[in-house]
Order: sequence, then C-alpha cells, then structure tokens
Amino acid sequence: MMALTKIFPLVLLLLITTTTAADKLDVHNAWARETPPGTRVMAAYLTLKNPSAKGYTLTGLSSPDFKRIEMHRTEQHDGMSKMLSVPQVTLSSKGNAVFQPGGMHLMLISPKKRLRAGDNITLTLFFSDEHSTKSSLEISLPVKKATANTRHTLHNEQHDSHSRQH
Ligand SMILES: [Cu+2]
Repeated sequence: MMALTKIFPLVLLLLITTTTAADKLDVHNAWARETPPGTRVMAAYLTLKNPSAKGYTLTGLSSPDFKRIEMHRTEQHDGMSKMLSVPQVTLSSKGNAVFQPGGMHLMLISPKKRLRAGDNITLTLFFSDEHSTKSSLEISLPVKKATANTRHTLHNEQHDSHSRQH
C-alpha cells in the first residue's frame, strides 16, 4: 500500500505532461476555402499562437478527410506567384505562425469527398518541442466561400498545376 501511494503521483504527472504539451497552443481564424467541383486541392488557413515558455516546431499535419496535407508558401517572382514547400514551421515561445491567403498556407490534397461551405474538416497538427518530445493537436475548421478580398482565381489555378507535379 505504501509503495502504491508513492508510484501513483508519478504516473499521473507523466500522463499530464505527455497529453497537454500542444494543448498550450492557441488556434485562431482556422478555415478552408471552398473549391469548385472536381478540384483536387483545397487551401486552408489558420493562426497558431504559442503563449507558453517553450518553443515548438510544427512538423506535419494529417486529416481523415484528405490523402495528404502539405505546408506551402506563396512567393512573388517577376510578377508571377509561385508556391514553395515548407517542411516545418518554428513556433517560438510567445510567437505566432500565420497561414493566410497569399502567404504561408496549408494545402489539403485529394479530398475523399466534396467539401462545401458549412462542412467541417478535422486536422491533426504534429509538434516537436525543444526536447524533441512529440505531441499533437486535433482541430476542426469550417469550409467557407472565399470573400472578395481572399478570392484569387490565379492562385487556385496554380494550386491545381502544382498538385500535378507530385
Ligand atoms: Cu499551395
């Protein structure tokens, strides 16, 4: 009985530290852009805030609704916009990571069904902290129609041509 009471608090502490690591991060403005029927890729956006004293690295994402999720960034070169793959994103202590139209964004590839405005997408974000401890965060984001200031027909076309390179 003595031994049990000594072990129990330690087990509890271990459980807490492994499950809450990425829960310290805040997710804001998460949404995915509705695409026309037959489109094989969707763009999604969100802002990650890290109010904690620890730094994190976003190492990847997955979703049961898509075959694959990639992180991209859009850059302007000689008046042409071009998408580059971003392997991982550093989220320093008290720092932000912003995925937004025209900048860094999430590319949701090969949807398993047509997703329309009003639907929700489940995403799992995978993190590694300063000590290489892995954690994950599951979020749900709404699909929305693009508004006037987020609509870039050209950008969508490039998403299509980009996906064919894979
Ligand atoms: Cu992209």
